[in-house]
Amino acid sequence: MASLPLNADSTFDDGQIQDAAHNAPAYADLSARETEQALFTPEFLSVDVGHVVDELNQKGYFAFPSALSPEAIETIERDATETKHELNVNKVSGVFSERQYYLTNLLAISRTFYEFSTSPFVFGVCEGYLGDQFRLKALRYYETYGGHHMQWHTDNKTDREFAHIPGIIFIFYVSDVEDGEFQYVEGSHLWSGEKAYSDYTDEFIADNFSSSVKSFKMPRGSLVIYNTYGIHRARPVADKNFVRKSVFFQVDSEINKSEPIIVNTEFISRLDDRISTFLGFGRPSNYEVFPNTSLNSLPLDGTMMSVMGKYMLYRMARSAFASIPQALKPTLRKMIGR
Ligand SMILES: O=C(O)CCC(=O)C(=O)O
Ligand SMILES: [Fe+2]
Repeated sequence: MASLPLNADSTFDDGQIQDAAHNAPAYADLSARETEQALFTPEFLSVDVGHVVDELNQKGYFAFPSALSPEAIETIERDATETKHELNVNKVSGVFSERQYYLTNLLAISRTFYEFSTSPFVFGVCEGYLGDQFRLKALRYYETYGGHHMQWHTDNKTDREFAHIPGIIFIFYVSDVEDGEFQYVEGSHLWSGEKAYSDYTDEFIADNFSSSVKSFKMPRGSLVIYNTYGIHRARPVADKNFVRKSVFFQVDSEINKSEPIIVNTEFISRLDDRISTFLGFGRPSNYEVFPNTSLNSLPLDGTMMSVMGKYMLYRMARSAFASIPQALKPTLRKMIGR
């Protein structure tokens, strides 16, 4: 079996990667091969990119259990969740959209994710499947909680509607996924384009394609890649305590449209044409960021009540302290140990 396409064109340039951010593993002094060894499991390192492209062509998907190394997954999870319950912090943070949490700007905070998404493996698959021009259209770390319902759909669309734009999506699991897993209608990428819509009812799939539905229950670190024309969903889970953690990114052959991509420049140790096109340097990025949220889509659950409760207590204590006569403040400070 051929190994990953490491060549002179490799994304990683030995010795050029500068010292990492505080939250990154030491990619700084790693060679291209060592970087891949840090990102992937030994089993995944022998995957042939040509085989992945064949699977995408034939079945519409490629799946590999435990593809990313436990260390890479742990770092990405830490990077993505550091500010999850912080409000008004001057750092990159995410949003709650009812029964989901999203952190879109993963490339602004996770060097490990940057290394993965620009890796020779990812670029090799994109090139093999989409040709020599492709662009990152959207990305996100997301958590899905029980009670969320995602209908069957395709992802060949703009931010608003169905569109004929060839593309592929990479999803990797950041938690073990025994329930609420990704599901894909095998072969549907070959015919869904004849329809001019993206959404399909549960009944339509159950009545016509139940034997073609593939379900991907896999451990943390597992990877699925699929053709955006294929019909898919995350299987709904009713249990309110359920949590599934994943990372998603979409790569299209349309290079003049995308959500805005916000990257930490520290991660870009080498900027060739391929990376520049992939990240959309100087190109329009007019798609609306998904999902569209506001304070009203933030659920007031136990965790958020505790965050808000602590905030209210702090503000009330502060204003009570401010109204105390100046002469009493030192004694009071001593009493509360501040
Ligand atoms: O999380 C999943 O399993 C599917 C996600 C998906 O289809 C999407 O975000 O478009
Ligand atoms: Fe989708």
